Amino acid sequence: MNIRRFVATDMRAALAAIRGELGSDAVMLSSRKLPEGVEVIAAIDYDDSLLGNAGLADQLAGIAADDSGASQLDEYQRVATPSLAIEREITLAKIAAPAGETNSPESSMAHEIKDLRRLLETQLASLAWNDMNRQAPVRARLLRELSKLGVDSTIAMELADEVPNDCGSQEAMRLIVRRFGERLPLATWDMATTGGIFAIVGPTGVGKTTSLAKIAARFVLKHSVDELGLISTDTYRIGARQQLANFARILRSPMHVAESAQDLRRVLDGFSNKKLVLIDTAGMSQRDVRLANQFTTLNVDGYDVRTVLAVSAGADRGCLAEAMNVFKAAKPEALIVTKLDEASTLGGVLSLAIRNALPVAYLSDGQRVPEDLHCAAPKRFWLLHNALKLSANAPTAPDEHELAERFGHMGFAVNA
Ligand SMILES: Nc1nc2c(ncn2[C@@H]2O[C@H](COP(=O)(O)OP(=O)(O)OP(=O)(O)O)[C@@H](O)[C@H]2O)c(=O)[nH]1
Ligand SMILES: [Mg+2]
Repeated sequence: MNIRRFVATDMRAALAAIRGELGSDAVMLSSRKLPEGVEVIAAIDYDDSLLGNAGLADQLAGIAADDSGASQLDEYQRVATPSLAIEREITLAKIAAPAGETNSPESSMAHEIKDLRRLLETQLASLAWNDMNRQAPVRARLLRELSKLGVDSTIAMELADEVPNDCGSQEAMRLIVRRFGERLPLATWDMATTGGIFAIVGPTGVGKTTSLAKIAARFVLKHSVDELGLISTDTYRIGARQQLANFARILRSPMHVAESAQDLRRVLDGFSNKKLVLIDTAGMSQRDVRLANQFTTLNVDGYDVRTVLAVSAGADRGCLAEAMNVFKAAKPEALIVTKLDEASTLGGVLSLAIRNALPVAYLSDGQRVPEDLHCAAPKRFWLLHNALKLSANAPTAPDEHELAERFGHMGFAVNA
């Protein structure tokens, strides 16, 4: 662990110095006001496991070993947070304790230290956020508005960084919404026109089968149904296969079930005369280990099976990030954003598309087949308009504490 003391004129300058010297993984351990500004103790490679060995004590002893180190240690002890002082006591006590002696009071103290550290971090985040409110009120307001829209913190910060500090708040908001829209990737193709082999993957119940049925119906409106083939790889639930079979019957399209990559190859061989083949996959929890099997099934030599990921606009940011993390193994090349009619914010799902450079191909805003599916390409303005409308009507907005948690840790720079 490398502990450093930073003195700067204000918290912003201290954060910048910490980031510059220790990098963004640095942890702030304490801060206090000094006549000349603010003092922050920060550490890198902070490792809780140090409590279980002599690491910290060695470091402290090492510092104390030479003369300059001794004064550093004095200084450290003078300025260190109570948590670090306690941590040092524990570490030293542990070394002194005979082998095999239980350390339950220590571990409960370790928990307290962790809580204390969390508390300090929260307070520092609060300080930094208040600092931003004072020094860059327009930027703070933009971050507040972007949070209400549901925009991811990193993207919100990047967007806010693009706005000059002397920009008026209304103009800044216009600028930022326009930039957000420009950054949103939208697919310009429609599989119902181009054809191809597409598998729709995604978490349970997001509307994969319904979206597939909508795309199939759009295709049939433009082409002959003889050019359409439907496949289900959902071998886990009879009801799911039945759902697709019902759509296939209504459209009078052939539908097959494939259990493995070999099976899928056989079915695709049989569908070689089809312009569009749509593959419905099983709805599984993103934590289900069988998902990997399903992705393997879609890997068929000699066939370009393209995947699109369906996600619900109503899912919270954590769920969306987890879904992306799991389903990226299926190498999706676009998104279908479903349940727009049920979402309370749109910023989360739009941030997902931006962050992963994954173009949105379709938007689904209802259960009707095929009326409630739209190509996303001409809907950029519509999406932004709806995102703003939802945010304006949102019953709650992130409170100051939440905003400090989201942005206080990130530091900020005032633009010229
Ligand atoms: N409100 C709304 N409901 C939708 C939308 N898309 C699908 N649904 C409904 O969501 C429910 C689940 O849809 P499915 O298409 O079965 O979802 P799925 O992802 O295939 O589900 P699993 O295969 O079980 O994972 C159904 O009741 C659909 O009618 C939409 O855009 N808006
Ligand atoms: Mg389904």
